[in-house]
Amino acid sequence: MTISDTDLLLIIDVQNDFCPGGALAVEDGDSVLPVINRLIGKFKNIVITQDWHPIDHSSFTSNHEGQSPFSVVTMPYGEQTLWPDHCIQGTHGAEFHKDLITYPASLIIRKGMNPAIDSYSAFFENDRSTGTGLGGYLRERNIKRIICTGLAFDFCVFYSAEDSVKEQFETVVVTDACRAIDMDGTAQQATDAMKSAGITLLGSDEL
Ligand code: VGL
Ligand code: ZN
Repeated sequence: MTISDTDLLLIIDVQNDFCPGGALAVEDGDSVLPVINRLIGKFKNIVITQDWHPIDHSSFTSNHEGQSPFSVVTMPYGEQTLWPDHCIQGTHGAEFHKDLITYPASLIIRKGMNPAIDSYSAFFENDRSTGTGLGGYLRERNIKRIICTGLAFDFCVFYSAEDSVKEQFETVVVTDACRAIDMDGTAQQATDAMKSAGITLLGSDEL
């Protein structure tokens, strides 16, 4: 695949809480860093997302009495998994991993700030209709294709890639630049759903 000026590298949630030792650690999460850092050098357009929750966020198990982490509750916008408290605004866990090269990014987009709605995708909150503004930003910058990387493959990368297709961008996911939480087969489900949505899954050696 040849990378052009209308391609965008989207780096999703490479934050301390999703890396080993973090509050919602993804197994081997930090192993995406050398892969992503190598890709950064190939792109003119880069956007980074940062999961950025207030302490009273409704996706936190601690805000639902009697519930356990990873259980599913019904919210006004649909089903929502409850997570260990993570990526709390201003904490170390919410900072990018120290090895992530962030300076070439033109935009850092924070998401999950509304306490009432979680936001996995870089484009829409979990009601799948409240926009973050990213789609408009990318259209105005004449971006045509989004290359997705980061954490976690089966949640924020998956939702972002699906919404990227809905927003009419050609969409690629770089599998070795992602790691999955993988609860009860969610990684395989995400892979299947991405393929049927027309998303291209590639290894970083193909870029
Ligand atoms: C994520 C669960 C909760 C992610 C964020 O980045 O995949 N997952 N918040
Ligand atoms: Zn979150």
